[in-house]
Amino acid sequence: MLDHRAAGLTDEQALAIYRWMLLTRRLDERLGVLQRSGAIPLALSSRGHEAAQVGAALAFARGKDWWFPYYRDLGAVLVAGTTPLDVMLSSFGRAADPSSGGRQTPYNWGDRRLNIVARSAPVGVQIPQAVGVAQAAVRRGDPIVVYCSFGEGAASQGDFHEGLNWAALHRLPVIFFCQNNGWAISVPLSRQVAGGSVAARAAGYGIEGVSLDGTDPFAVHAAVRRAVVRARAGGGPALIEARVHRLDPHTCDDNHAAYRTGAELRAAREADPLPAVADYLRRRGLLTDAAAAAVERAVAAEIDAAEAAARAARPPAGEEALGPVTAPPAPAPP
Ligand SMILES: Cc1ncc(C[n+]2csc(CCOP(=O)(O)OP(=O)(O)O)c2C)c(N)n1
Repeated sequence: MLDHRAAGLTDEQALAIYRWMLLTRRLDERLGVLQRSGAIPLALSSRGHEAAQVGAALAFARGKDWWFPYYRDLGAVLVAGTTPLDVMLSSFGRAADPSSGGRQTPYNWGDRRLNIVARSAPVGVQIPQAVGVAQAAVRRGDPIVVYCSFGEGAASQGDFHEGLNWAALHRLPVIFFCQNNGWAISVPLSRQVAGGSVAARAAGYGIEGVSLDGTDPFAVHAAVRRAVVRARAGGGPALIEARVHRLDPHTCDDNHAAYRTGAELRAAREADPLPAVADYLRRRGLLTDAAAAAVERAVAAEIDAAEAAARAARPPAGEEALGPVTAPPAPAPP
């Protein structure tokens, strides 16, 4: 793991990364339990991706920059300002869900207040949309940077190539952040990513492409921050590929034991970034047993409160439930 100071992070910032990762992990796990108990319809785990998501997202300016996350991006949307309560409201389909008033499928994050743009179901559609927002911002002279994430499977879509080409041509401030976990549901990288590397494609567009260990939040943060600073200064986009492990099946409706070997799953679990970051901080004397227990308690209390509030919140009523997901209804013709 890259030394956090070499990554330009203070001790406090390194600890904050650990707290965000832990919140992501425990919230994810709670959503899994809620789904299994029948309380919510869907659980889509980010376990294994937390270091990449948190490290990358912390390089952006919350409330100012724009976000086009993908469904497996719980850690990034939390850092962007989505609260555990917001996540629970969406998962329970409540009227107060900021992404859609309980109408959108959970995990299609969106929040107008935070510039998080909800995506729709086809993978990769958010890529040209992110590029369009970046181009609009450049025309307005608004110095934002756009976070655009996706898996390596989505990088096989035409939207990926069109988006990168346009962003590169116009030097737009977009960070294309590929979370490569080696699987698109049950299809391995070797059967759908020609050339075997997403980052290598950047050369074809004349932009920077970086492939790195996505279980190291400090290395991810340093690389993404460098790209964000450059993009904000007019230096154009970058493609950053974080190699991660998907610790769980694609969603709660999938059984990955049907297509992953025991050896691969064991290797993935051994590369779990959460205990690795905790060990790193302990070895440097930054995390004591008491501090780790206190963080666990605080995270559990926040998730408990979010779950209780979402359970008590009301679902959208009648007509409200049938409203549109992404835009207010068009005015009736005169
Ligand atoms: C255009 C399109 N094709 C197929 C699907 C079905 N689908 C949903 S998620 C997914 C896997 C995508 O894998 P990847 O982009 O690598 O992300 P990961 O889920 O592994 O994080 C697929 C094939 C879809 N939503 N859209």
